[in-house]
Amino acid sequence: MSDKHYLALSGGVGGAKLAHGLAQVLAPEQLTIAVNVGDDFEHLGLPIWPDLDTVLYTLAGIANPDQGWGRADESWQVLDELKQLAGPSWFLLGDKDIALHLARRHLLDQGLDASTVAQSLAKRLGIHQRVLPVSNDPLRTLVETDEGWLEFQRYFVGRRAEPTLQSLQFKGAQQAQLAPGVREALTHPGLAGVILCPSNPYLSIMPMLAVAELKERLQTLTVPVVAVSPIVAGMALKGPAAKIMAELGVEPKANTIAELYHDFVDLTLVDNADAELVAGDRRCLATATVMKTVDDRKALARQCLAEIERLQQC
Ligand code: FO1
Repeated sequence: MSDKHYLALSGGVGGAKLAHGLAQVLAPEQLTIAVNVGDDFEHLGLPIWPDLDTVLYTLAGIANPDQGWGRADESWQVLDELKQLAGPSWFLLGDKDIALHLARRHLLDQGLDASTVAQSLAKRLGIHQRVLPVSNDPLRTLVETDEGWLEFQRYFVGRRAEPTLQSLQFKGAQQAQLAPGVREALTHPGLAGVILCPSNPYLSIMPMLAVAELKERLQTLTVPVVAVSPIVAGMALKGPAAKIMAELGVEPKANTIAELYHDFVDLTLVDNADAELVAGDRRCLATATVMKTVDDRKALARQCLAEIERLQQC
């Protein structure tokens, strides 16, 4: 097992939980985690990279346990004072979180690329896995709604994902190159498999697949690709995945995830709650996918690795 390498794709809170499980059961040098960058934006001059930060905080054990994003043991002096000064407070930034954004600003101002910045912050947080943006180039998710086009965070946080989603655009995707470290993981001689963490297929995974080289490489890989459904019993455990699927006219069901990824995913793990639904569907396997504890995260991670092993034997 020790010379094997795995690539995990993650976005959002659910994705970070499985990424954490994988980091717990693999040696650091065995795991590369590529994160979505479509949610990133500049706010009050600060570079906010939510999907990277959620993975960093979760792996470092300092994520806010209730929200999943942001930090535990946070204070809100800056935001409270900002409100008094009639500054924008729709996007909640805690004091320690602001420090991370300032550190990132400082690194970017030295001309470092996004992957180098991510790795520098990971090291400063005591993380030894490679946690990388899917691309070092700008790529931003825009959401077309019944209220017009919205930038991602304005839709997701500003409007609480309430407007009806009509379509998505991944601005910059045409030019965005696959981050070198992610390409290295995909061409690693010991690459044993790829895991799609239980992230929103539309808001987290598709913006990553919009980087053409990533999708092409996943479609031509000779090692197994396993996905974990973020939909359990017709609902998303967190976030608007089921709502978006319904708005796009797609059945918000666990086996729909297998459909969405059919051209590159070999097996989709769905929760036992959906065992009936996927009975007879060879693309799916029912298991325990709801992660309430760190042990649950490790167990699901081990199951992903075991299924990859089994598929490799086939
Ligand atoms: N999500 C919210 O619903 N409200 C917020 O105010 C908020 C602030 C925030 C700050 C930093 C950060 O890294 C994430 C934050 N998130 C917030 C979550 C974020 O919008 C989502 O995690 C991702 O963009 C989608 O997964």
